[in-house]
Formats: sequence, structure tokens, C-alpha cells
Amino acid sequence: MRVKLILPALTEAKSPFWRPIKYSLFPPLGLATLAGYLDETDEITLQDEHVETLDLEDDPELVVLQVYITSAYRAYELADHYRRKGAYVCLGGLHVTSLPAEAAAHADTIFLGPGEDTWPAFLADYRRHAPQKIYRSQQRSLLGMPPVRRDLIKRRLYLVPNSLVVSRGCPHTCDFCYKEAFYRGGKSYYTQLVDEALAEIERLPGRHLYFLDDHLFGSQRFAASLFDGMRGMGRVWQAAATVQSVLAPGLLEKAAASGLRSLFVGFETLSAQNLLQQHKKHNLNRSYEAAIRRLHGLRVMINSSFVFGMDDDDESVFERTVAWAISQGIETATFHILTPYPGTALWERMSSAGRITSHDWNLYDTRHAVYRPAKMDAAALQAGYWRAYQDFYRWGSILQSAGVHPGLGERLRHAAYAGGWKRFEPLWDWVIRARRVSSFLPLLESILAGPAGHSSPSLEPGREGASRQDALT
Ligand code: B12
Ligand code: SF4
Repeated sequence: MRVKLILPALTEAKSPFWRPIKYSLFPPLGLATLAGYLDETDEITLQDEHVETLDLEDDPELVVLQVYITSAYRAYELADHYRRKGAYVCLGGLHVTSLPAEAAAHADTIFLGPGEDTWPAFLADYRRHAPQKIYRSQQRSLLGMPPVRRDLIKRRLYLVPNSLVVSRGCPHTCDFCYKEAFYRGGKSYYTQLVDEALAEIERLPGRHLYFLDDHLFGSQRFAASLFDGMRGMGRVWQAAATVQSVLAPGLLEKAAASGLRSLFVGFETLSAQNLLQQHKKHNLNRSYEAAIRRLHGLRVMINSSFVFGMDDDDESVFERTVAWAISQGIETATFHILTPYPGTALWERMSSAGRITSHDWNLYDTRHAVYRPAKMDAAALQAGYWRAYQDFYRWGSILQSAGVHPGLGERLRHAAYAGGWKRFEPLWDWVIRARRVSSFLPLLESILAGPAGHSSPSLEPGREGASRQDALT
């Protein structure tokens, strides 16, 4: 069978004028996961429109498209194209799960939720010529799943080819998060077996890893065993977790000892009122400053996530948030405009209050206000969002924030890392066009690893030194 898997891109990612590095970071892991269920005899093509021009003149029998909200229109265009050519088209992913009726108009079969149960079921039905129109995921498990088909990934086109997920979902339920809508009808948080996760890590070449799990520390037991197992592997890695889990005694130390060098942390807002309204209760009454001190104490850099436009935010929120982040020595920040994704509790609340102002999914990219904010107007929200990025990433701010760290090594690492992402964007644009992104991975690894001789203070003496680090780099 000739199977084509496509990750469609939103327009911005293909711009002939500007290619932001974030679209060349991670390969299409979800599709490579689904490819693992295909037969050895199947002829498989995997294309990621973020990094390559799609070949639309081919003649696949089965087409699989992964649909995010911001790439939905493009995905439908591609689906219509291949259906006209006589291919059987499958649509799945987050947006299909949120709005199945919309997606069904462009597909032969749609899939709701994660694919580990529905996709093999469909393949069996398809091969006996009895596919259904819709498959809903119910059996949630990662046990015994086939290896991700990484051989289909064009590693040289990505800065971070070693992305992986060892869990799905998250134990929490924040109103604005995609996850409740996506995991409806089954478990919304589950993990791999530690041994299977470690085996997957062993299979990955090189040194750097990026865990794309929503909350890698979501199960303390799982995370602690994983980090114990990773110790001595000589990896440097990045991931995402919550303030609460950072404050949990012992876990962060294990993470740092196994190579954690930068953590994405969902601070989201400095307002308790906002946290309450969005049901992000696990951030309430937690000292953000204490979490930051713990991370920096273990020499873990912080990528802080902030969401602007919650109901307690007025126009002062941008300056206040940026000033606080700089004063804390936070290395990088990701700002978002609050976005009510269809299917979420936030969407329900905004819709019933008549506050949604746009149904153009292209604008649901966390950079546009698609609803009426409570304490400022939409234009002020958008302007403030862009100002926050400018203010946080100007050289003066980077140097001020780097100066908060006590050691010269940490200051230099801070400036190199923050500057590298945002101040050298023209360089990234050139590197992407020259298709040389992967040559920058060693630089990323050495910045993450930190100053020469650096090791986490929590390491047992000699432990990391005796690792397979040299063989891996
Ligand atoms: C990596 C990532 C990116 C990467 C690349 C995406 C990629 N290579 O896949 C980059 C950096 C480019 C990116 C960009 C953006 N992202 Co993003 N990203 C992620 C992240 C962290 C991980 C995705 C991943 O690999 N997951 C692991 C794999 C195994 O799971 P999966 O991809 O979901 O695939 C499974 C299922 O979805 C399903 N499935 C998917 N397709 C199909 C098809 C069929 C036929 C079947 C059967 C099943 C199926 O089966 C797969 C296996 O279970 C997610 C958060 C998350 N945890 O998912 C956010 C996330 C997907 N991103 C999001 C957003 C908003 C964005 C941006 C708009 C952000 C911005 N402001 O710029 C942009 C634009 C995205 C776009 N291209 O349109 C939202 C999406 C919301 C939505 N409703 O669509 C998420 C959920 C983050 C969040 N918490 O809000 N992103
Ligand atoms: S903690 Fe993060 S991943 Fe978990 S539900 Fe909240 S926003 Fe989503």
C-alpha cells in the first residue's frame, strides 16, 4: 500500500520572507508514531510542510493528515486535493477532535483523540475493505507500542531531531488547555513503562533530548524512576513541568542529575484571581520565586510561559510581568494571548457570554485576540503582547536578567541562550533557507551543558564523569 503522511503548515511557517526557527525545531512525531503501525511492505512517505515543499503530484492510495487549529484550512485544502485524485483521506489530531463535523466534510475517515488504539483498528478494517467513517479513541495506553518510525524523519532539517514523548496528557485540568477536549472519553493522563521509555532514549543518537510531554513530572513515581534510569547516560535534555512539581522535594534534583538543563514552566499569570478563574489551582499559593531559586540553584535554565488577556489583566500586565521575569533572572519567556480553543471549558464560557469575536482558525495562533478581553480592548492586548516580547528580549533586558545569576558562567550561558533564540533571528532565517539547521545542534548542546566543567551540584561526585557522554557526542 502507498501511504502518505503529511503535517501541513500554517502560512507563516512557509513565508518566503521570514522563516522563524520555531518551525524548524521538532519533527512530526505524531505521524512518525502512526507510521510505526504500518506494515514493512507498505511504501511510506512522510512530509512536513514546515520544512519542505510538498510533492502534490504523487499518487498515494492512503493519505493521513494531522490537523492543528492553525493549519486546519491548509489541511482541508490538501485533503480535498487528494480526494479529487482518488486517494482515501484520513484526518486526525487536535482540531479534528475539537470540531469533528467541520473536518468530516473533507475526509473519508476522521479520528478523534490519540491514535494508538484507533489507527491500528482502522488499518485492519481498511485492509479488509470495511473502514468506518469515524473512530473515537477510548483505550488509552502506550504499553507495547511499536517503535516510532524515526527513519522517516529528515533529521538534518531540524534543530531538535531527538524530540520524544514518554507520557500523554496531564493530571491537571486548566480551562484554557487543549487537553481535556482532546482526551475526552478516556484517560487524560498516562505514561509509558519506564523501561520502554529508557529503551526509546537509548535508540536516539547524539546527546540532546527534548521531551514534548505536556508535563514530564506529572507522575512523580514515573518521573523519578525515569530520571534514575537516565543517570549516567550523558544526555542533556529539556522538558516542561509545573511550578508545583518543581517545588516537590527531591524530584528536580534527580532531573538535574540526569541532564535536565532547561525547563519550560507554566507560570501563566502573576494574578491569583486569574489562576482561580482558569482553574489552574495547582499554581495557587505556590511561591514562583522559590521555584525559580530551586531551578537556578541546580543550574537549570527556565523558559517561562505567560498568558495575557485573562479577565483580571488590565493594560499594566505586560510591563509588570516582563519586569518581574527580568528581575528573577529568567532566561527565556514564551508569551501567549489567551486563546479559547474549541472544545475547552474556556471556549464554552466565552461562547456562552458572547465574547468570541472571530471564528477564523488562522487567528487562533496565540498572537491574536479572538475574543473580547474584560479589562482592555483587543488592540491593546495585541500591542501589549508584542511589546512584552520586545521588552523582554532587548539586549539591555537580557544583560540585566543575566546579571541576576551569581556566577560568570551562568551569566554568559543566560546571555548566549536568550540572545541565540531571539536576537539572532536573521541568522536563523538564513540557516533554514540554507538547510543547515542541524549543524547548530552541537552549539545548542554546549550552551545547555553550560560552562566547561559544569555539573549539577546535586550529582554524586564522579557519576556523570563516568558516563557514556564521550561516546555519544
Ligand atoms: C511540538 C509542538 C509544536 C511544534 C511542531 C509541531 C509538530 N512537529 O508536530 C511547533 C513548534 C512547530 C509548534 C507550533 C505551534 N503550535 Co504546537 N505543539 C507542539 C507540542 C508541544 C507537541 C506535539 C507533539 O509532537 N506531540 C506528541 C505526539 C505523539 O502527539 P500528537 O502530535 O498529538 O499526535 C497524536 C494524536 O494527535 C493523533 N493524531 C494526530 N494526527 C492524526 C491523524 C490520524 C489519521 C490519526 C489516526 C491520529 C492522529 O495520533 C498521534 C499519536 O497519538 C504540542 C503539545 C502536545 N503535547 O501535543 C503543541 C500544540 C500542538 N501546539 C499548539 C499551538 C497553538 C501551536 C502554535 C499555534 C503556537 C504559536 N503560537 O506559534 C504553532 C503553530 C502550529 C501549526 N503548525 O499550525 C497547541 C495546539 C492547539 C490546537 N487546538 O491545535 C498545542 C496543543 C499546545 C497547547 N498546549 O496549546 N508546535
Ligand atoms: S498544567 Fe499545563 S498541560 Fe496540564 S492541564 Fe494545565 S495547561 Fe494543560
